Amino acid sequence: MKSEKELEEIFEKKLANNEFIEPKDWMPEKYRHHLIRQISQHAHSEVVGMLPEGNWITRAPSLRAKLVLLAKVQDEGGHGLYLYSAAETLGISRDEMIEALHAGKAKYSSIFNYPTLTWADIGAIGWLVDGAAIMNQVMLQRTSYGPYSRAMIRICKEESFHQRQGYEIMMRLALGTPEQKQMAQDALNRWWYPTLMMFGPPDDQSPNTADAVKWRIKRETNDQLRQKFVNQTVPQAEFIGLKVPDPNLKWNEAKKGYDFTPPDWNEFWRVIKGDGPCNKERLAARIKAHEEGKWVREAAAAYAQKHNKEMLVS
Ligand code: FAQ
Repeated sequence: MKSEKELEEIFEKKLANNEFIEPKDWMPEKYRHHLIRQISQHAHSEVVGMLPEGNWITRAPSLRAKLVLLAKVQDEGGHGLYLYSAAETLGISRDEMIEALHAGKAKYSSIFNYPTLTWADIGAIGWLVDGAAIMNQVMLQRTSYGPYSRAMIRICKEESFHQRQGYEIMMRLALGTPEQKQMAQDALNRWWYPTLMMFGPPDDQSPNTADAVKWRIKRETNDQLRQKFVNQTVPQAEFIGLKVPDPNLKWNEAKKGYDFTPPDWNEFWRVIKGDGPCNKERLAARIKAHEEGKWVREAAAAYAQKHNKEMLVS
């Protein structure tokens, strides 16, 4: 039997060789807990993220827009399920994760605590929020934990379609009547800074980044990804004639990127501690949906139990 030191050496060697860590491999407890925290929060974000968009399914402006939005919201639910399954391989049950969310112990992305006031906000979510999610998730496709990486590969394919869905809405509004263009601009004004917050606090205020980078869970830091997102998104806004709401935004040739005003980090910490515009509403909606789905879970569990018994007998 290998000693703890030998097992740790094997783990470190795998990371150094860019090999995946798989569920049955030995791993340090801190690595396991770090992943459970991050993957479960990611899963909760996908599922809570269905709420602001779900509110607009009945109000989509055309049958086509309704169908596309329905498909997108269903995709987000599916992403939550892949991610809960990936987290379960680390030895936590889905019930435990959901309990932690409902008790306010587990987080979900700050972005979903902001309201969707107009149809243009649905465009802004697809363009900016999914755009930011992809920026982060492309990196996570190469994360060190095998099941998380594989879930990300599938999720990224769907997210890039979501980003186009949002950009298409914004483009149509921006090229429409002056009132429609103003709606698109107002949505960009509302969602720009909350989107920049999605990448997490600045690196010097991010307690988890050092371990995440050491273990190759994250391959880029919060600030690096935020910078990449700004560099990618500003030309997209210009292309459709919208203005990023930042008077200090300026191309910096030396760093080959934009200088930009950071978000209000006090607002970020307030929102993730539960005091955002919609935190209470979102959690209440999730808890209600979970309670209303209890009979479905019970029926499915009873069916599985009966089916398993029959299999054992036959
Ligand atoms: N919101 O030390 P760090 C989506 C917390 S998916 C809330 O920097 P870390 C799809 C953080 O958890 C969007 N909390 O932490 C979609 C930590 O608290 P803890 C979700 C945040 O883990 C689109 C504390 O602050 N994506 O949108 C946030 O190294 C449209 C200190 O932070 C993911 O979850 C935040 N924005 O970096 C669905 C990607 N930022 O846990 C529907 C996976 C930080 O110690 C519609 N996650 N915190 O209590 C990650 O990449 C990372 O976990 C970060 C944070 C980057 C979110």
